[in-house]
Amino acid sequence: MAAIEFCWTLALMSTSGCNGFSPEEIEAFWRDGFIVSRGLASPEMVDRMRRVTLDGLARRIEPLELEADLNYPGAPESRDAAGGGTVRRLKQAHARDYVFTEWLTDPALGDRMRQLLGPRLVCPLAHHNCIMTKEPRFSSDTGWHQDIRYWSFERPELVNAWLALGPEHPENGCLKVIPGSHRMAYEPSQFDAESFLRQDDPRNQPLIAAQQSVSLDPGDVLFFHCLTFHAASRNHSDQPKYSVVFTFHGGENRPRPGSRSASSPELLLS
Ligand SMILES: O=C(O)CCC(=O)C(=O)O
Repeated sequence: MAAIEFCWTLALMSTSGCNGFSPEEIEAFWRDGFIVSRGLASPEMVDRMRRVTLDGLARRIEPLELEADLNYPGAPESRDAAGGGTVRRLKQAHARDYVFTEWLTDPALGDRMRQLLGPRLVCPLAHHNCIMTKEPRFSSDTGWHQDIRYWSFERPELVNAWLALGPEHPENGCLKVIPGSHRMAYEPSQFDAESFLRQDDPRNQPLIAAQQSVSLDPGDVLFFHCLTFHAASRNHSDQPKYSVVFTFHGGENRPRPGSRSASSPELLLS
């Protein structure tokens, strides 16, 4: 068994050309529930994704999610209100351009995901698979949540890859995370009706106080566990913010039959 594991490690290193996480980074991921890898996507790939994003927004290519549809704090009250047509995400990113296939099959991404999830890597198309857009005037605040809240898999073992297409920082609403929150147990009463952490619950306050902002440059990737609590403010800058987000699981962890997680095909990336 040890020999097989050793060969697998060698195979990973030789195909990736040192693309993978270091042992320290893997340890940090499992301890904190997230890790950032800098400059994983090339400037050329980021530029192509930005062009797809701008085109999708300019032509309003469906499927879209609008800020007004979610009703988060700061969002326009309805589709008819000022800013009511503001897009929050371009859905089905994978189908929008071949550049997303190139990204999903890029060893810089895949080798790292395989280190976390095992050799049989799968990308569900039912979740994330989107370009998150955060516009300056009409964006919203996303409360503290775990992505698994509306997902249904045999095990809560998925990892997200959040790729910045531009600078992300607290002013324009970068993600904030709570380190170690993927390893803790929670009572149902700590959540509101939409499964956000209740800000007024004293049990949640030390957790929220431990938050860290994740500033990114274009091409940087935030890997985070589907149980890691994260949140983000609206965009207070005067420039839009765009990020590409996919989620992944190992081949042994299947979506539950009949659930929304099982409603779309999955990409087998092995
Ligand atoms: O950028 C944001 O507002 C957070 C988005 C997010 O966490 C989500 O949609 O799951």
